[in-house]
Amino acid sequence: HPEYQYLDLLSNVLEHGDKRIDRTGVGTLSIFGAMTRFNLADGTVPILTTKRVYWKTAVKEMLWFLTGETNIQPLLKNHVSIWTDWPLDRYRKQSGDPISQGEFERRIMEDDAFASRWGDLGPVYGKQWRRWLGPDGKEHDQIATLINSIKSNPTSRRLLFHAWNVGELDQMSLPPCHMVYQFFCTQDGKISCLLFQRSGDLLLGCPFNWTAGAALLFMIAQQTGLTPHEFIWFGGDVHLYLNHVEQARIQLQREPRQWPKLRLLRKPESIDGYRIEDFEVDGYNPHAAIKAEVAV
Ligand code: UFP
Repeated sequence: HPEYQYLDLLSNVLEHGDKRIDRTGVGTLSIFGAMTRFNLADGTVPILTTKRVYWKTAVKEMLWFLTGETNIQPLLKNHVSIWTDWPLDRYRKQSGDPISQGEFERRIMEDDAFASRWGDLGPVYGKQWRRWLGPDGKEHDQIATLINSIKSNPTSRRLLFHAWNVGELDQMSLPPCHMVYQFFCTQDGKISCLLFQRSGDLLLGCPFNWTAGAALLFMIAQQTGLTPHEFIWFGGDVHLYLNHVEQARIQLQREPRQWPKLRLLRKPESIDGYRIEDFEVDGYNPHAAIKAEVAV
């Protein structure tokens, strides 16, 4: 079962990870350099079954990236809170107001001026993917360029987009983790995606990044008339937070179940036309969710 690639990685990190204090102060067990390779034939998607993965949240986040948006307001309006911690932390520190997360999120959603002042994450993924600012002031839409290049020159070795914009890193709430996505097309019409991720929270981040990456490949394949083939992932610093060790042990005792299938119910005019309702996941019957704290 392909999910053993994840479980083996998890047990490898547990057993051999280098124990250190990381940026967040939580501490991790870290290994350096890991790879997983998932076959997406017949719509199979790498959504883990040894715990419930909230795949809709991952797809909604991916759709938000694709809009080029960097403010959390539209995410919150779609009931996605995964990016709230960073703006909330900044607001509490700068204003001295010990606001609750719920109240902060409510204000971001209801008050546009407050949202534009406090809800922006800086030039994170969406900005770099859709509006990378060149030295001449021209904006580069890497996603549109990628799709055109796949159609016009499918054997190109330059089919990629990148989020690590060195000159803007210091303005980002979090520098990109899933940094560069490269694509490869075969002569018989199949397309694969390879993702390099410099830093991966193995318990909470990676399962999400795989789900979102696969969803992205399905969209790009549909837009270019190709069939999704493999999703290949490279991790740099792959780590387990020390407060996730118990959760990892629980998960390692579970048997993977059959992976679900993803279907796009509609073909939008362009990559910009997808909505969460277009994604259908069939046959997802995971083990129970496992709760864990995100390190900020
Ligand atoms: N992280 C992920 N995937 C993501 C994302 C963050 O695993 O998509 F945005 C984790 C990795 C790391 C932390 O634990 O968030 C980022 O911290 P740092 O920038 O210090 O690597």
